[in-house]
This record gives sequence, structure tokens and C-alpha cells, in this order.
Amino acid sequence: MHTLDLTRWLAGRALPLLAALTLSGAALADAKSNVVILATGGTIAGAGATAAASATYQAAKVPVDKLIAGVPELADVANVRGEQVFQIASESFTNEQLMTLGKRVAALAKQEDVDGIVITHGTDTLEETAFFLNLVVRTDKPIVVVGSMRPGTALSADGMLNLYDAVAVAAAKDARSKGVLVAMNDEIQSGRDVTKAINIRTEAFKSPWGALGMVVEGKSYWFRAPVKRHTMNSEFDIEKIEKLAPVEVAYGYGNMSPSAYRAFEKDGVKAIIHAGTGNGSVAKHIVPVLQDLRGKGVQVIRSARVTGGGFVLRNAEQPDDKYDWVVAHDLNPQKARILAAVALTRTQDSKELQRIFWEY
Ligand code: DAS
Repeated sequence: MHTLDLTRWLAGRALPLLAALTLSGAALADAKSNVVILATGGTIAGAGATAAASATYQAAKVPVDKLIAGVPELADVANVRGEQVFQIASESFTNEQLMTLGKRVAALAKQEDVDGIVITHGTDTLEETAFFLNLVVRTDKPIVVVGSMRPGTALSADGMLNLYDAVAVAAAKDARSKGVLVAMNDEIQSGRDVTKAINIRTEAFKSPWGALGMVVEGKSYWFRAPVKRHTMNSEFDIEKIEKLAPVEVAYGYGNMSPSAYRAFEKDGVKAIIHAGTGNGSVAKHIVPVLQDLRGKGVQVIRSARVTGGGFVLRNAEQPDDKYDWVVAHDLNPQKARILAAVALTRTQDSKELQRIFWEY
């Protein structure tokens, strides 16, 4: 074969092959999910004065682009981009900020070019935000909330791996339709169930009914799925909510005073979560106060300060049917507040409220 013919022959085959390989490279890149990271602050964006300062630091300092740059491996599991929604310590979250975050998540979830969403968040109220989004964002795309117990400046900081895990889960097709998830300490937790059970260890987040799975080296392994209503099959939709209802929590204990309940009444609350001792018990001198509040239209919801694997049994400690009170089922007081604040945007009927506490 003449040299010229050989060159033509090669060009005729090598170029399309090269193009195909390049295309497949680009196609591979496109095969990766598009994940948006919404940053709100917290320890995962925190900074301490020294590497030994693992528990003394300033939360909400590091911007989202630096968080992403700090974990270049994110690009191996997804195409990521970041948005700074807030830069706050999460104990300071307000209902208005929850609504702003929820509306942004809902808008992104509708976008064709968004496959999953990660929210970096302080750990103090992470469980409340995760449960709120679980109730009001109508999507089956993965939404993963993540935080850290140590700032990125600390020895054995946990934030980078937590963020990597959260992005890997948000990019995973098998994470769809499981409700809002929380990725912390190698575990994948249900946003509905999880709570911050320990205030100073990396294994801080526990679910009374167990984690849904694990994420290891960027791969998710599932062992359970949620059974309560969430996201796509929720009756709540953030796009139809103007403002969350004012709901407060009062803690039960020996020798307690009724002042907190009266103060909340003056503030015009729509519901009070009674974080009772034991199985949502109410001290006998507090019962008439709650009956009076119910008579004035305030919803009374019995939760318990005891959490970790039980639930408040209706009509056990108190005759809820007779008093027209609601029980929070297995929800801890802070989650009961979130559900009541959302539910009261749709109904003031205590029987409807009780149905909602059974189903979500
Ligand atoms: N203050 C805590 C918060 O922002 C810090 C953290 O643990 O994230 O929730």
C-alpha cells in the first residue's frame, strides 16, 4: 500500500476513533451527576485557632467555594457547584431562614440540570432543617444535609469526608425517593428520624430506629427505607406555604412552673409542644393550665423529653381524647415543633393534626 494511501487509511480510521474516545470522555464527564451544594454555615465551615482546638472554634467562617476547593475528590463523584445561602451558626436559624432555604432547594430540585442537592449546615439544628425539608420539598431527587463536629482546622477533622460522602449520596441514583437524608460519620440517616444525640463527638447523630445505610469510599449501601410520608407523597408543599405557624416548646421537670406556657400564650402561639417527663407526662398542677390554653384555641401536643426509641402513647398518661390534645408519637420536641408549624399552615383541626402526627 502506497505511503499516501496508508496515511489516508489511518486518517480515515484513527480520527473517528480518537473522536469517539474524546466524546466518550466528555460523555463520561456528563455521565456524572450534577450536584449543587447550598452552604448555610456551622462547624463544617468553622475555623479554630490551632489544630488541637477541636471543640473551641468559630462556626460559619469558611465560604462554600473554599469548602469545595478543600475536597478536590468531590469532582470524582459528581459535577459540583456551590451557593452560599447563609453563613450562620445553626442555633440561630429562624423560621424565615428555613423558608428561604426550602424555597431555594425546591427551585433547584425542579431544574433538569440538577440531579442532587447537598446542604452544609450547623449540627445544632440540622435535624430540624432536614425534617422540615422532608415535609415540604416535593421531589424524589436526593437531598442530603451534612455537618461536622470538628472544624476543618482541627486534627482529624470530620467535615471533609462528611462532605465527600454527602455529595456521593446526592449523586447516587439509589438515594432517590428515600426522603431527605443526613450523611454524617459514614452513616446515611433519615432526615425524619435523626437527632443530635451527643454534643461533642463525631458519632453525634443517631436515629432511634437505626440508620438507613452507610456510605463508604463514595458508595452508598442501603439496609432500610423510610415508611413515613415525605417529599413526593407529602401533602405539604413549600410553594404553597407563606409563613410557618408560631409554635413553642416547654420542658417538663419536677417542681415546674406554668409561667412558660402563660408567656407563650401571651406571644400568641398556635400550639405548644409539652416536652413531658416519661411518656409525655403532665404535672397535675400543669394540667388545668393546658386545658385552659386548649379552651382558648391553642393546640396542646404531648411530646417527651425522653427520646431514643419509644413514642408517646395516646390516652395513656393523659386522657387526650377527653382534653382534645394531640400526641407527637415518636417525634422529639424539636421535631414535633417543626411538624406542628408546617401542619398548622393547612389545618386548625386537632383530629387532622393527630392524623398528620401519625403519618409523617
Ligand atoms: N454552633 C453549631 C452550629 O452551627 C456548630 C456546629 O456544630 O455546626 O450548629
